[in-house]
Amino acid sequence: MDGASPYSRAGLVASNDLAKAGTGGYANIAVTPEHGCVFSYDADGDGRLDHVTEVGGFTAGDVRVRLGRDGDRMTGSCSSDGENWNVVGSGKVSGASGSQDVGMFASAVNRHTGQEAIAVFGGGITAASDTSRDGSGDQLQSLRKPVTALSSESGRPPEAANDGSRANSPYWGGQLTYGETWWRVDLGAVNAVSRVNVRNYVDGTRYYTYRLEGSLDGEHWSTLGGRNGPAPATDAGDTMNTEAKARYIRVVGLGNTANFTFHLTEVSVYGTPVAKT
Ligand SMILES: [Ca+2]
Repeated sequence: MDGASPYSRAGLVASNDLAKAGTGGYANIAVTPEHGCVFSYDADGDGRLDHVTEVGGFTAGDVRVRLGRDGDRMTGSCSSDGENWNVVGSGKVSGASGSQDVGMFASAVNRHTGQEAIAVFGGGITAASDTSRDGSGDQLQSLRKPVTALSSESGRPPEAANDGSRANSPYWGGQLTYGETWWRVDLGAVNAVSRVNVRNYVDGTRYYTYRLEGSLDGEHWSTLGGRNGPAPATDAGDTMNTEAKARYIRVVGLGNTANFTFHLTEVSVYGTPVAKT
């Protein structure tokens, strides 16, 4: 889609009656030009969206969006390859029950700009069975596993970002002088990955932009999430919920509002090793 506004949206929408405004069971999952994927839903059943969560890293283009429903709980997910997903958000959608209408939608989100947006859809809509997995028993798989980075500042090695300490120091620092950098960990085996927490350097004001990726072979990468600010990095870090299989997890650093270096204090990957087939 074009970039009419940073939060223009294109994706899937569901409600109990799409032909009538103000009906219950209303939720949508969309990709935006500048803020990755956004999941919105109506919790109180008045037909107006009142909850929203966003996950960076995804860019409008070759993105799949998915809406799932289990009773009245609806979940929005995004994927760059149709196999590995980021679970953008989930919530109880009042009135969602029985059969619902689902459709494609685009919105310029143009209350202030008045601009129009153009979105191109491909691939159509398919119904799929539930592939979600209970990841509550997943273990930390990344602790002190082998790490590499595109480059590192002196005394700021990649090993600082999976040493088990979330504190600001020590940290890994990679120069952004040439636009981007990356840090990656080798889990040692393919894992079903349910979540990844990324903690940057936290000073209460700066925010970071990055993309989270996963790979089976260290060569082909799928997007699993990320952050496109503007929200200061927090001690809690960013937890990205995923339905993915990966042996390698990579953080591609794209920006830092404080200086031209990207910092990671700790990356925690939770998963369960997948038996070889
Ligand atoms: Ca650390």
